[in-house]
Order: sequence, then C-alpha cells, then structure tokens
Amino acid sequence: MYDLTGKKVWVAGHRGMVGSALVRRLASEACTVLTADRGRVDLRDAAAVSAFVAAEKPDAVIIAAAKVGGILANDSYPVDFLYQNLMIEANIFHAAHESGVGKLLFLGSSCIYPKFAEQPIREDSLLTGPLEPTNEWYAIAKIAGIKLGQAHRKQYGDDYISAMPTNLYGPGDNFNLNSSHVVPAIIRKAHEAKTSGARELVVWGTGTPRREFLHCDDCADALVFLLKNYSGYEHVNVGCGEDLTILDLTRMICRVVGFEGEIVHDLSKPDGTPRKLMSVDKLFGMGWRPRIELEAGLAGAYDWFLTHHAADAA
Ligand code: GFB
Repeated sequence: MYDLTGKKVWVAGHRGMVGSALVRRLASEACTVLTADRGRVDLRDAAAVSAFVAAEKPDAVIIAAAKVGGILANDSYPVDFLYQNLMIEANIFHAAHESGVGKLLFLGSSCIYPKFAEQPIREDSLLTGPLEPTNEWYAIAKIAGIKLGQAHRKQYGDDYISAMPTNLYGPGDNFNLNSSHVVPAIIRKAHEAKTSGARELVVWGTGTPRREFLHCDDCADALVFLLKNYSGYEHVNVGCGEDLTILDLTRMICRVVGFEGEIVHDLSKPDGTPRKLMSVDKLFGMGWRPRIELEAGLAGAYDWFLTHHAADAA
C-alpha cells in the first residue's frame, strides 16, 4: 500500500536500540534514510523540529525517538517520562503535517494497556482500566501519541499509524543498571558475577511476573512491514505471542552467559505489571512473523555487550 522506492524516510531516534535497528532494516529498501543527531535538532523544541522537517521534506517519518527506561527509571522520573515524550511526539506530528509528510509511524509500548487487562491483550483493551503505577506517566504520553495519529487521520486524512511493541532487547540496548530494562540488566549482572567469581546474582522483585520479549531486529522488520502494508485508524501490537517468567528468563540468561551461581531476589524492588502478553493476531493476520528465537537472540545481545560494554562493566 505504501511504496518506499525513492522515498526519503526520517528515522527520528536513529541512535536508539529500535532506531538503529530500523536504519539497518531500511538499508535493504530502495529508499533514502534521513537521520539527525541531537546536536542538529532538539526534538523537544517545536520550532527546531518544524524548521528541520520543512528543510529536509521527508516523505515518511518513523517516530522511534523517546525518553525510555526500565521499571525503576519510569517510577523515579515521572516528569521526564511524561513531559519529554509528549513534547517529542507533539512536535514531530505537527511538523510532519505542516510539511505534508505522506506516511508516519508512531511507536508506543505495551505498557499503554491496563494493569490487569485480559491476556493476551487485544488492541481494543486500550483505556478499559487503570494503568500500572510504575509506568503510567510513559503510558499516558504514548496513549496521547496514538490519539494524535488518530486525530490527524480524522481531521486531515493523514496516513499516520501507530505500533505498540512489546518488551524489546538486542544490540544497542542500554546496560546502565539504574535505567535499563530487565534483559540488559540481567546480562550485565550475570557477566559481572561470572567474571568476579560472585556466588549470587540479584534479581529485582519476586521473579514471578511474566514478560514477552521481541528482538529489536524483528521489531524493526515488523515496523517496516506495517509502514508498507498498514493504513488504519487503530494501533497494531508488535510482539512474538509468547512470554515467560522473569525467573525463567534469568535462568536462560545465566545459561547463555555461563554464570552458575545462585539467583537471589531483592524484594525491595517493584514487580510492576504481573503480565503483559499482547495478542499478535492482528499483525500475524497480515502475514508477518518474527524470526529470532529468544535464547539465540539473548546470545547475540550478550556478544554485543561483550564487544561494546564489557570494559565498562569490568
Ligand atoms: O524490563 P523492566 O524494567 O520493565 O522490568 P517492565 C521487567 C520485570 O523484570 C519487572 C524485573 O518485574 C522487574 O522487577 N527485573 C528483575 C528487573 N531484575 C531486574 C533488573 O535488574 N532490572 C530491571 N529493569 N528489571 C517497562 C516500562 O516495564 O516496559 C517501560 O517501565 C516500557 O515504560 C517497557 O513500557 C517496555 O516490563 O516492567
């Protein structure tokens, strides 16, 4: 439905884990990829964003730029997660319409759904119940982004769509233990425990919550698939359709890293949402499938960590 041939596609947030995966994926399309470093345009500055888009005139935009983080970061910095994400999305949506961008893909997250949504979570569960308190700030910003896209379609007929990825991991992830998500955190902790000869590895919370994990390269492939093939009012869940407990994930990562010590629990840290497995019926119904199995994906993420971060962690 949307031909990328000869198009200029702006990947906002190209240096992030998803943004860099999108740049890798788009390299195999016959399009031009536009990127801009923070020094060139501050996405929280409306005038700067409008000037950049008016000058560069992209045909399509993917909003992969966001203030992101794990459960502790979200719970600790609500203003940052709400304000920065609202500003980034509002500025890019506005500038895109002003400059006549033909296709826009907005990225949200599975945390937009109610804490106790029926599982697997269908797209129409949105706004049917209270949010998870640890990340409601980020969730509200992302829900506002979905609504902005729908408003542009309703008022102007803009072909702006939204995708809601599940928990992601892979190359380019954030391995800072205070702000990261669970996969990079456990990879780093298992590596440091192994190399230091520690007997224990600390996992936050009870380990009983369940999470669905998708490799960032599979996510990027799904996003390009939607950019080319989807043009609808409702957002689309992007996941793999399977989940596991945090404890089983930790055991899998320990096997991959080669740490054989004990897993202990820090119950002073929050569990967050008990489960957030999303229904992928809509996306799979369009013909897309993920390709990267979790254990193999984790091994690749550990290799990337060893190449890029092990020196910091030593
Ligand atoms: O990945 P995570 O931080 O984010 O936590 P959420 C997932 C689960 O892993 C939680 C547990 O139950 C954590 O308590 N966990 C165990 C750990 N050990 C660790 C650790 O060392 N670090 C971290 N970070 N978690 C995020 C939202 O929620 O999901 C974001 O806060 C976003 O906004 C993202 O939506 C996709 O999955 O709980």
